[in-house]
Amino acid sequence: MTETLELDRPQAGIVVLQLNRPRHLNAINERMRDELTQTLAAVGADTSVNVVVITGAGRGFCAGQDLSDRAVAPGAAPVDLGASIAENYRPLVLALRNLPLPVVCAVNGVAAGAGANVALACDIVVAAKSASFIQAFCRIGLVPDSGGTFLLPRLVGTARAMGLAMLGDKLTAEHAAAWGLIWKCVEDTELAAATDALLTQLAQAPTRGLAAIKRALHASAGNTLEQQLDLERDAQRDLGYSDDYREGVAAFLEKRPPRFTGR
Ligand code: T3D
Repeated sequence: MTETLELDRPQAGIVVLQLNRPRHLNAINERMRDELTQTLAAVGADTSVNVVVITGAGRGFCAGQDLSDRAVAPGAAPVDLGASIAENYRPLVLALRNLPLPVVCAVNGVAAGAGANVALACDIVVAAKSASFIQAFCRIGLVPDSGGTFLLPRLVGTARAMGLAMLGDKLTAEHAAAWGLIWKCVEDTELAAATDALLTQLAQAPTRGLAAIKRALHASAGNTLEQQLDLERDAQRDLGYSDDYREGVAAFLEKRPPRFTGR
């Protein structure tokens, strides 16, 4: 447990990261950004971790940048938001995308501003029915950051991305799932069980293969079909030599569940 995060390892291979500033809807202050980035780096270096889940404490998931850190006294110099993005949000989003294992986001309540886009930067997003996504940036004269302008059009198309970004309306979790913004929406009372089921499945899966899937799908956004076919060839070659592939085939032929080791 740190000042802004609660860290748990409920089962082998699973790390739960709970954003823990519930009185502020888990808005991200400097401390939380540092702690999140450091924790994700530690998780990435720990070969015993197979899957990470990020969720929020209390009634919100994350309300984005803590705006009380942005109140500027009359006449005082404004904060350089470009520096904040470069030093904080950019590394955070890249850390999530580059982790060589699946990152699940369990969205328990409102996800606004950078909070929404940090959620969308995770690999599998499951949200409670009462949760919502708000591209709140336009309400305060900003542009969607933390990858929002990259992720939104790719996930939901330009028309919907433009509406979400320019209007800043609340998108319910049900709508987000129907639009393909997230993996799925579940009843509030089922979020914990749905998340646990995902974590158990992912923790037992061949982590090296999942990491390759993550890299390949993300790379496809900037690749031609030819480049992507080459990438698939190289990934398959590499994975074909793995213990997990050998075990997967043996388990299939022996009609038993596989025991993957991530090697
Ligand atoms: O600055 C940079 O480094 C650049 C990067 C920017 C990235 C960004 O994320 S910019 C966008 C920042 N976020 C927002 O603009 C969202 C602000 N929050 C809201 O619009 C609303 O709080 C919500 C729609 C998320 C939820 O509304 P509601 O009615 O359910 O809750 P509430 O009453 O507004 O909030 C509850 C408490 O949380 C309240 O505190 P209080 O009055 O009870 O003491 C509220 O002030 C606090 N809170 C909510 N969001 C933030 C926050 N405090 C600080 N910063 C916040 N972002």
